[in-house]
Amino acid sequence: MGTPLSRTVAEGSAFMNLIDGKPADSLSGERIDVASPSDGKVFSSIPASNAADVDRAVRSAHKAFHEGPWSHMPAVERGRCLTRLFHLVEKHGDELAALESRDTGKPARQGKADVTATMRYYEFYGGAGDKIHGDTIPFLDGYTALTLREPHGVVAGIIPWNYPMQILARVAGAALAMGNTLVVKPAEDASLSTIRIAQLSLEAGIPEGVFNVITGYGRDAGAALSSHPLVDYVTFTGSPMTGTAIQQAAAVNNRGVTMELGGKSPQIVFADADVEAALPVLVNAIIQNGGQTCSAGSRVLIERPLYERIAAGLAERFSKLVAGPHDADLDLGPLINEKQRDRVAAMVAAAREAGVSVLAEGSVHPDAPAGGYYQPPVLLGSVDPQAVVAQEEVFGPVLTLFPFEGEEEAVRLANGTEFGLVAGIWTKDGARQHRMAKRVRAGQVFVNGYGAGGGIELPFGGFKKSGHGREKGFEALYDMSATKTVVFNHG
Ligand code: TXE
Repeated sequence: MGTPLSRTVAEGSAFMNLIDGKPADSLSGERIDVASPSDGKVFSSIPASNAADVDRAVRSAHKAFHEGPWSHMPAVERGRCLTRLFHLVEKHGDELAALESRDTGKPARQGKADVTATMRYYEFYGGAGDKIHGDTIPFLDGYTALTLREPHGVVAGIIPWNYPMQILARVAGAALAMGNTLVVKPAEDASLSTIRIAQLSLEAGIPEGVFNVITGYGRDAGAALSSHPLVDYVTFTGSPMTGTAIQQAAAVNNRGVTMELGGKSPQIVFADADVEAALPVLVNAIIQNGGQTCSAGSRVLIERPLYERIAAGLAERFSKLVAGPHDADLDLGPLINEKQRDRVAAMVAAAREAGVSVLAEGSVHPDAPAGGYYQPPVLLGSVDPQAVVAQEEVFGPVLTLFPFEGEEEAVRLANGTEFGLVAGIWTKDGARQHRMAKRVRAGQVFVNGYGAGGGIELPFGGFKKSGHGREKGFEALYDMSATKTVVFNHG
């Protein structure tokens, strides 16, 4: 503690949209202040773009797709550009980590971890695009039938504020590897790393117009982008409510979408679990990034014989957790903004009022700046599975515990929310591991571990309200392309 806030990044610099390879302010000249969540102080600004700016960016991406070399380039050449971007992110890693950390409030080491994951995306997709191919299909006598994987065209990426650089990388890596061009709208609370990475993409040799960035509010820039008739595919990570609005907007043009809409992910601890291995993982899965993680393990279901032991172990750990400014690099940083902090605090207050027992609370460091958006971690015990705090994504450092008896009840509780993104299963019984992995409705299931969002090779996405489509791994390359069937008549 005591380290002054970093003054080395982005001090007073004006961040711009990137359209057709050139920096551009909003046509209206309006800008949005950028404040650090650690102290609430404004340190930069971004363009407040609207429909006219979005139209320029989409037309640039449309032209680059139809006229430029990008979509016709051999996949291996596109891959080399992404590999160069991987090296450039590595070269500028310290700057990017500091920028991300300051812009979002995440602890410095999380900013560094985000750079590492970002590099891995560009490395993976740099080598993946040329491995995707179609099929030849046995067909009628006298014909040859085959399929090609073709890019959609202009992909719109609407990005949230929790892991902006990583989520940009998973969208851009897959979309660009398949030959699409891009218009990205980062969140108004965390746009800086997106602008910086787009600048680096030019240095990596990605042609002008292929990777465009438009900053601004969701209701203006985001809405105009998702409904633009020249956008061919929309990919979104964020809240279910905004996801619905974006799907409705894209449906006006009958465009495809990928939706990653968060979760209420369970970790299920059976009585035979390795408690010492599980405890630190259970804590990290909710504390990482202050709980602002779509794959956060926010519900821990505990088989009765272990309930008291796990609850006590978690309480001991929670009571020692400390929140503070990003550059103090404590257990967790502030939440992204005042609205999110107030929302989380209100959900905790409502749970208390409803009589939920608070088993432990962490603290906010006494030197944390008064203007920051801090929320101490909270551990809630024996929560009613139908309570709001048990059903809705809190998106903060709030962990809820539920006792259960036997596999049937575990499955019922695990599947008892509208979400289905990730699940963790803790048991030494091999047969039960397999049974549970099949019965839990989640897009990713981890057994005796919780990889959360990690693992760039691993397909990621939700069941139910958590969304549809898959990101990461090779699966994302299928989402980011369409099958074309070609039939030759030799007759
Ligand atoms: O998200 P929004 P908010 C969840 C989490 C959080 C809640 C609210 O539970 O508490 O969402 O956060 C853009 N058309 N997640 O309000 O609105 C917006 O500008 C087009 C889960 O900040 O979903 C930003 O770029 N775009 C999550 C992006 O959508 C619109 C990550 C996300 O904002 C738009 C973030 C519109 N009408 C929040 N309105 C996850 N799955 O990881 C907003 N946007």
